[in-house]
Amino acid sequence: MTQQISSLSDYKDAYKRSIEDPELFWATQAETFHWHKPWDKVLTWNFETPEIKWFEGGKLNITYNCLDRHIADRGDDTAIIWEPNDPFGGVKSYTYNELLESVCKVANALKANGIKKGDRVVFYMPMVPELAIGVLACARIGAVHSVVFAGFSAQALADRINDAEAKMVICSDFNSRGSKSIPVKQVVDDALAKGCPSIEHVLMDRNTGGEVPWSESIDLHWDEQVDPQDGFCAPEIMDSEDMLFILYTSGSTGKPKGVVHTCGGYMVYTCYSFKNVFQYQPGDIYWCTADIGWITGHSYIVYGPLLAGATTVMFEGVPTYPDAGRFWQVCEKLGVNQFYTAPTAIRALMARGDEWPAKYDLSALKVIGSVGEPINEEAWHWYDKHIGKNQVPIIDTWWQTETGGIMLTPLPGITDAKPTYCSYPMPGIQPVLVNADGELIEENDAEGLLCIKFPWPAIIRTTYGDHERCRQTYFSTFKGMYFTGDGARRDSDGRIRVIGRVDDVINVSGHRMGTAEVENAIDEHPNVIESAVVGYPHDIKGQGIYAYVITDGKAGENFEKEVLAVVTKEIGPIAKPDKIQIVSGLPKTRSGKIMRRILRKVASGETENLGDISTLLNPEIVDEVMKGAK
Ligand code: 7RM
Repeated sequence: MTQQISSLSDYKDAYKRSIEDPELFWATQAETFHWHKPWDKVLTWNFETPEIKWFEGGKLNITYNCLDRHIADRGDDTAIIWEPNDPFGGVKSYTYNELLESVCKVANALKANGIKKGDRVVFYMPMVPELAIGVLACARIGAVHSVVFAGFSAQALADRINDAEAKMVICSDFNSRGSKSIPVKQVVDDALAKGCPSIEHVLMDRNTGGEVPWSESIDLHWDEQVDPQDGFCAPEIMDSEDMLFILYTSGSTGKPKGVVHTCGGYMVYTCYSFKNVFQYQPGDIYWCTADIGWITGHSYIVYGPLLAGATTVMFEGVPTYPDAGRFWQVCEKLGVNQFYTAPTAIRALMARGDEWPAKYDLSALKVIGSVGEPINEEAWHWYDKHIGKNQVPIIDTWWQTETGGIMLTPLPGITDAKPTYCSYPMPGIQPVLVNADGELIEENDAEGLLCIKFPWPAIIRTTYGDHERCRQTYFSTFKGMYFTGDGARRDSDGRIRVIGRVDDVINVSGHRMGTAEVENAIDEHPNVIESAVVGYPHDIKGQGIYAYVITDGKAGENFEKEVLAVVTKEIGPIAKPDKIQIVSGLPKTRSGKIMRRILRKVASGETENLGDISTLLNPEIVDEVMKGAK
């Protein structure tokens, strides 16, 4: 088991060692896992091309380390507790023994249907145990999983299936979220109808039961395929740098890209960070409320906790169903010790009133965490007072799909916590601030662009099928550094606060979205000539989506509704603009670039200090844009 820091001097010592001799530091952590063959070389790296290899030549299977390794000591301990959407639906749990058997059965079913090492399998499923089991089953046989958040549209799903050239989709029949029932299988069929030539089979789990469209040649029933299988499946022996999974994420340009993580480094880093950041102790009940469709769910519901032999809670529902006390009711019922959620959920629950958390016993909590977007001061204090009762350390964790694991965070009870600051780097993480010219900002009490200057084991390896895009996006802006896309400030004591994206990515309720992606969707409306999308401050969502749209003048009275429908169809409901403003033109520079700076200011309600508009091709449009602002 990887080492656990337990005091400030431990942290300082671990950090120092990790910087002075990163290879020794990470090799020491890696040695605590089961390797079928030890590595030949700890690290090879080049941030120009980029090429990064950790534990090269090492052979392992991550599920052996998540499951088999724990069987002797804690086979009867609970691995997963599943809390259904329906509060009276009945908790389901899996011991490590049971989870291993379930994973093996699914792994055998995948093999029986032609899935082998290296094949891509897309998941489009709600938060049911079969999702975690299916993901692990892929890893068991060396198939590459790509989980698509089940709120994405058929079009978005088809795009991801095709980019990954996936052989199989694994889905459920329906999804219950709150009081709604969502026809998941139907969305998969709609995606396939758009043309997904690589798909051979759809494996469907009966979640709610109910009528679904069925094709005898393509569709397979989970229980019919899985139940008859043998309960053991030997783990496929993987190279440390073999692909573990692809996860699609939005960037500032084009379609979402497939972030690739590999087996060895991801395993070492997610386990190490999980144990240290949450200070997990044997017997603790840990709950991360994220969806496995996002990186937080991959690293801190499935892999990190299971690698550490922890008990991890998986929640199917939403924070406000049946009422705004649900999170706290579940914390009380299960005796949750570590709770990890997003600022958007905290703000939404804060708005419902203090009486909800007050109804429940939250005294088991030892650590409460936040992730996904900057947490504002008010939400931080509410979380501290009403959930932590001013006794429980808050960890504001900063990281990204591309970083694989938590990078900046206070360590609870070990380093100090300051509201809105992600504070300090994890051991092995070397963050720097640079200015727009790429010059290092050495002094404290300064702002800059956040880069990381040395590789860590879970760093992105490539973007699937397009290595150049990976180089371009993350490694070309500043020579020899990984650029995060975030702006940050460092206070006089060296704590870091991540302010937000400096590129055309917005963060809506903790969901990352490319403004270009939303614009492309809006432009699909037949009456739209051009659109520009920006983020603006939103009380609950963190950022809202503001769309400026030029129409052909023939748009009907339902235009706004139609735009929302088109975005829902192209991407999904999470990308729907909160505000739509019809304009006759967009402020553009002489080279034809939209001046988003102005649009951002207008969207946030600013009407003065628009800055220099003299370089605009059409300065007269600014007045119109301002007058029509919503
Ligand atoms: C884990 C995750 C990444 C982007 C990142 C930031 C923002 C995430 C924080 C944060 C301020 C935080 N992966 N972000 N955590 N900003 N404080 N604690 O969210 O790939 O979906 O998003 O999210 O802008 O670049 S992600």
